[in-house]
Amino acid sequence: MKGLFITFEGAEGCGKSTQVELLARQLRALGHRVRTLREPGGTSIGEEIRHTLKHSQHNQAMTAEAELLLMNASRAQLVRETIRPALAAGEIVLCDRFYDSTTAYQGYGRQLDLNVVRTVIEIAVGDTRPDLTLLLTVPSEVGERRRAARQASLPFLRDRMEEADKSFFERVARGYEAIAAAEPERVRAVDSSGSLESVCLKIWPFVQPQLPKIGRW
Ligand code: Z5A
Repeated sequence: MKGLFITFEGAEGCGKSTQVELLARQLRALGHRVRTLREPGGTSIGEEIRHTLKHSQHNQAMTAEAELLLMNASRAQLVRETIRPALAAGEIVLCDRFYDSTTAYQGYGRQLDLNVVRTVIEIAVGDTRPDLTLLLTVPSEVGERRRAARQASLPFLRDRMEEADKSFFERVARGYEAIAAAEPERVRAVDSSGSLESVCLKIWPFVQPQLPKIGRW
């Protein structure tokens, strides 16, 4: 069997997590077996790494290099423990962020050497690559507004990743533009500034042509 691997990317508040769940529901209604995952995290080990990266009291001094390696330690575990077995069983795997986030955030955002970043990603993922990547785009003020609204409804949890300055997030946005330009067949940009339903409708035409791949080697 062969499954289908779809990743979601974009800036904070672009609506990835919401669209992962909506697409999962749509695909399950058609009878597909669907696995939803998130990065960093998605396994017990990965969720501990996520806590270290984002919320730990002791993460203030984390270097960019440590961040790169931890993101990819979480990923190496997720790929081998969950993604590969799910794909081998013919499932559709929807992942909220994958290695393009590392290129955008650690490569462009933290300005680590892109060749080093690429090498570390290769160790983490090997030949496990997405069939399709949906890059959700929103103007930064829309993303920030959505993120703040959601944050207001949750108990406050400090997040080290969100403490970076504006120029960091501008570089991340440029990183995503470069990724989309380099791999236009795999990476499809979707304007996600409209309603939930309108974003779903824009995503489906990219997903539907991928479905016949399931079960084929
Ligand atoms: N990171 C990294 O640096 N390197 C890596 O390799 C990886 C990750 C894998 C993960 O944070 C952080 O790790 C992230 C990148 C970095 N850091 N930053 N900064 P996370 O997992 O906690 O969060 P996130 O991935 O950045 O996403 P998010 O903030 O959770 O947002 P989202 O998933 O894009 O959006 P959402 O949760 O679906 O929606 C946000 C709110 O907007 C929510 O209340 C929704 O109901 C609402 N929403 C969503 N869509 C709409 C529409 N269309 N209209 C109106 N309202 C909407």
